[in-house]
Amino acid sequence: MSERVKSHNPPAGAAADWTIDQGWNTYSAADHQVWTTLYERQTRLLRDRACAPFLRGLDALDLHRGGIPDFARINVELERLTGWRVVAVPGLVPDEVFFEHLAHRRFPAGRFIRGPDQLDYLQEPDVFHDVFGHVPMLTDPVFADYMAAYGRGGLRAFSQGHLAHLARLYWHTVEFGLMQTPQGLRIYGAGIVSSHAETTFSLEDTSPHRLAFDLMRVMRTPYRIDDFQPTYFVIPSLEDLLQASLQEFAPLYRQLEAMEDIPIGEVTAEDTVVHRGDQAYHQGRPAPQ
Ligand code: HBI
Ligand code: FE
Repeated sequence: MSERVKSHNPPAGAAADWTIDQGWNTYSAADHQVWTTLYERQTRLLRDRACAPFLRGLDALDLHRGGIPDFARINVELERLTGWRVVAVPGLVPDEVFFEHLAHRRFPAGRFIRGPDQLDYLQEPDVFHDVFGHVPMLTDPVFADYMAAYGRGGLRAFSQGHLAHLARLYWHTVEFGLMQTPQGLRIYGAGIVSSHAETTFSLEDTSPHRLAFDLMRVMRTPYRIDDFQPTYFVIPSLEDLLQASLQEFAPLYRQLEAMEDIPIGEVTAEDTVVHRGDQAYHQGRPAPQ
């Protein structure tokens, strides 16, 4: 998800905005079975671990029916709820293409699905990660506004040369975010809800730190793309996340230029600690440089 796409020309068969046809009729029975297997495994686990907006979104879009969802079908309800749509893309798309879609309330999703031998690990986001992981949250009006604001901010960060900082915000919220709720910590990050092992690791393992979300802190924190996160950031509510994203980032980027990164896995004196982890899992697994 963080590797950069080098070519700026869409591959053959894709439109200028990199979209392709989902080709829903071309999925095999085995493809649909992979979705159903993953769906059942994850929903069992997420029942009392995912946040309420995610679980409501799963139901609202009826993502279980008939295996891999037909984007045209789920778009009817998604558009009615928040004005978002899912569009199919061949895989990772260039950053500015990605942000342009988000700013216009289009979520680019891979159309392919992992093989039955890769249920737990894959390099590129597939339709299960993109649609099961990301799309339920897009049925929530506040989160929907946050993602569109992120897209607009991404286009600005791109022209201001601060994409690396803003990408960390995406990673530590949209992909790996936790939320405080009256029932305890809950997951809203797509990278977690679409991963069997990280779902329990992020909430229940003694290893990771769980720190209160702070916008500047998050933008100073690099992330792991190859393994579980050593630190998760906890938002008080989706409303707080949206409000943080609506301020002007240009002055923040100027401040960040004079600030050091905080290595992932470190806790500083300024952090509000929800749970201090023992980092047992990451000991002996240094981040590749
Ligand atoms: N393309 N298909 C796809 N999915 C992504 O999540 C994605 C992307 N291109 C760029 C990108 N993400 C990054 O810019 C963000 O994660 C910040
Ligand atoms: Fe993702």
